[in-house]
Amino acid sequence: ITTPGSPKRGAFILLEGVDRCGKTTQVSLLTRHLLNLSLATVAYRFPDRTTQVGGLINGYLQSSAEVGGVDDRAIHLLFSANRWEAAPKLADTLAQGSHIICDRYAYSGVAFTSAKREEDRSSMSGGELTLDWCMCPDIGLPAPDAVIFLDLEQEEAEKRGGYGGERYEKKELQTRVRSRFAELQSLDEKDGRVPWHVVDASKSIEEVHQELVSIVTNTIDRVQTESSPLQRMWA
Ligand code: DGP
Ligand code: NA
Ligand code: NA
Repeated sequence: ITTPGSPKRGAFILLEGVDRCGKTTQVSLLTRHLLNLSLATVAYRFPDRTTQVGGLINGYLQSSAEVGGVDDRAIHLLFSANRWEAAPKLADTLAQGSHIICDRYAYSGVAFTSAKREEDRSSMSGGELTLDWCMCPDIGLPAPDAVIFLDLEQEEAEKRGGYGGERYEKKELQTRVRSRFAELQSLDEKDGRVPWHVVDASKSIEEVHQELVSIVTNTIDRVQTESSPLQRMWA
């Protein structure tokens, strides 16, 4: 029961996509847009490289696959831990009525790890990094109210000044990542709780921004008029 004066919870909006799709730019534009409307909004980003766990992840991403030595499962669990350590803060932020615009989350976690096997042969571990296995550690995290997938073909992504030097910024891997995201989208669509909005990220920054504004406005409206409780990931 909501007492008359109690604030409605904020909406949790997640932006996902392959590297170079423009997520980071769109997260800051959206955050600024909502703040300009005097709506309390916090931007989050995963991996959060500023924590101790995030420091380990950063070291991993910046080292080459040949140096390797880190088991694929161990690093997967670090990425998940990096989300879990933020989970109480995410839930609090929303409960206090602030909206969250988030740059990557558990979907990146599953898409990247499950896509990497052919790329990263430094791993000692055997067996498959199945979608199921990859999803397990993130089950129960606060779930987003909407996933905005900035869709960009690998050829387009590459045209954007090429990839940087980080471990995953290679075209074969990125192509596989994009198809893993599509699998996760269809799982969510079957489940029916977390709506996906696929946006063509090859359009101009301003065009993409306008589309996102409309998605975010509708999502905030839906969450607040329905007073929908925060859901849990894949639970
Ligand atoms: P970013 O800082 O958004 O560029 O992300 C760094 C890289 O890490 C990028 O290639 C995507 C990848 N990534 C993000 N989250 C995860 C995750 O949870 N697991 C794995 N394996 N990779 C991730
Ligand atoms: Na990157
Ligand atoms: Na980014």
